[in-house]
Parts: sequence; C-alpha cells; structure tokens
Amino acid sequence: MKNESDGRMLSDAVAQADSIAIAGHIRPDGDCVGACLGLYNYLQENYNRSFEKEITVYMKDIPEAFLFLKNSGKPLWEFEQEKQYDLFIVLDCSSEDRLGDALKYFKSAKHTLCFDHHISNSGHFTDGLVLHADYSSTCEVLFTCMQEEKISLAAAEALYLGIVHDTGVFKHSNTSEQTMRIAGRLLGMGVDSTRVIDGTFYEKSYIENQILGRCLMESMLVLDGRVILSYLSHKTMRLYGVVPANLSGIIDQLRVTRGVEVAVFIYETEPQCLKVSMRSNGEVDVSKTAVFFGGGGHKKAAGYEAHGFMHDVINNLLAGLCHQLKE
Ligand SMILES: [Mn+2]
Repeated sequence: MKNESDGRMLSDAVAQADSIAIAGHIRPDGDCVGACLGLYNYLQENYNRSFEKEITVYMKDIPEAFLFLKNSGKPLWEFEQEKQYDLFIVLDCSSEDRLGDALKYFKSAKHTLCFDHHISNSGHFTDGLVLHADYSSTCEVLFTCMQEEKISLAAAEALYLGIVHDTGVFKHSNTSEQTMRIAGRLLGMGVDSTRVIDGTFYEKSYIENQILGRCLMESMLVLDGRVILSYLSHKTMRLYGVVPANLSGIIDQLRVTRGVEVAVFIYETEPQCLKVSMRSNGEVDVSKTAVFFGGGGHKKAAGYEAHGFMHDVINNLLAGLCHQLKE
C-alpha cells in the first residue's frame, strides 16, 4: 500500500529542508486536521529527533473534539514575523486562496508540495503534487507516502480520524478496499476506533442537536423533490451561539432523505457571506456546480462561498443545479 515515488517526493523534500511549514484549508475538517497533525507528528518523530529542523503547522479553529490528538495545541495562526520556509506542505487543499492567513508563508516558501484528493485540484499552484482523486481522504494519500513502520500511535490516530471523517465512517462511496486495509493497519497500531468514531463523529452537544433538528424541520424539497435544501442565517447562528464547526452532520442527514439526488446546506458565516455545501446521491457531479461558483470538491461532496442575500444565492444555485439535473 505504499506509493514509492510519492513517498520519495515527501522524504526527499523533507530531508533537504531545514524549515518546514504545514497547512491545510480554512475551517479545517477531520481530514484536514488529521492530515496536518498526522504529518506533523510523523515528521517530528522520524525526521527531527535532534530538533535540527524547524517544523511549524498552521491551523485555526480546530474543532474541540479533535483536541485529544497529540500536538493539537501546536498549530500557530497569528504569526507576525516575516518568515521564509524552505518547504511549505499544503494538505487537503485544492487552491491557494483556501490557505487563509498562511498564504503569505506559502508564497514566500522556496519549495512547495501538495498532498490532496480533491478532484478540483488543478495542480498548478505548487511545485510538487501528489493527487489521488480516487482516494477517500488526504490521510489515505499520506499513509501511502509514509513508511509504515515509522508511523507512531499518535500519527496513526490522526490519520484514522481523517479517514473516518471523510468517509462518513466508512459509508461514503469513496471507501475502497484500500481504505479499509489502511484503516485496518491503523487499528493494528493501537488506534481506539470507538473513541475516534463516537467521540469525534457522532457525539453532539445539546445545542448541536437542537440546530440539527431545526435545520431538518425547516428544510424544503425543490426541483421536483430531487433536491433538498436547508439554510441557517447568521442571525439564527448567533441566537443559538453556534459556529461552523457545530454544523457538521446536518448535510449528511439531509442527504439520506429518500428520493433525493442532491442535498444542499447553506449557512451564513458573516452577514451576506455564505458557505454552500452540497452532497450528491446519484449521478449529479456537484463539484461541477461548485467549480462554476468558484469553489471545489469531489463528485459527491463539494462546496463554495458566496456573497449576497440568501435568497439570491439559493436562486442562482438552484438554476445551476436545474441545469445539471437535465444533463
Ligand atoms: Mn479531505
């Protein structure tokens, strides 16, 4: 399960660099956090035993449930000083505008690498790219680049978490035989599967359950029942005191509605700043719609950001989806 040339690209680049930065996309999900911390722990433990290298990971807003991962307190965000890294590793992120504030370090870095599984990754923004659009997750990509005997329990936990989240606990169609084999190997390294799955995926706070219920109750079927849509305004988010990290799982519950081909969930992060998520059950490639609106993702899971009034964003999106449903 090792991709030799991909693995060499990683180990050669790391060996040649004295300073390394790692970053994923803004509002990191399980795969992004798992990939960043999995790689960070792996590099620290195997390539930096005598601390001759400076390895920094940039991440903001790590969901609370992931804070049991080793070194989850290490990521930096506010970082004032100008700094040029020998190597900048981008994870689970298909374009540079999703790097957030870490972008300045990416731009000034001497060498850049990207490990990803997003089909929308054009591959033109980093010097080196390891892209496997048929892999479940960036954590799966990373596993195949690592030397198995060098993966510690701490790194394994992070990678397992990423695979669990991007496969929706091994149920999405991106779960392959290889995914299960890798998950099996990670369990063999001692990962506590129940803790990761229940503790980080299914467990919800009371407020998270309330907001899930509200979004389901207010959802609507559109385009002849082929699309289900729900949304949350900034005002309602403030009323409940929820942040984007509290909304995971809503889109998946919408998606399992019988007869529905596409599920859409939209929330307003700031007034008139909207985050649109889409999931597809059937043949509709939602990454096409997402790319059309300036976003990206996968065939069955994609999204984008939009600015404007909620009803305008919904109207535009439905016009786009209507076009796609006819294809
Ligand atoms: Mn991912």
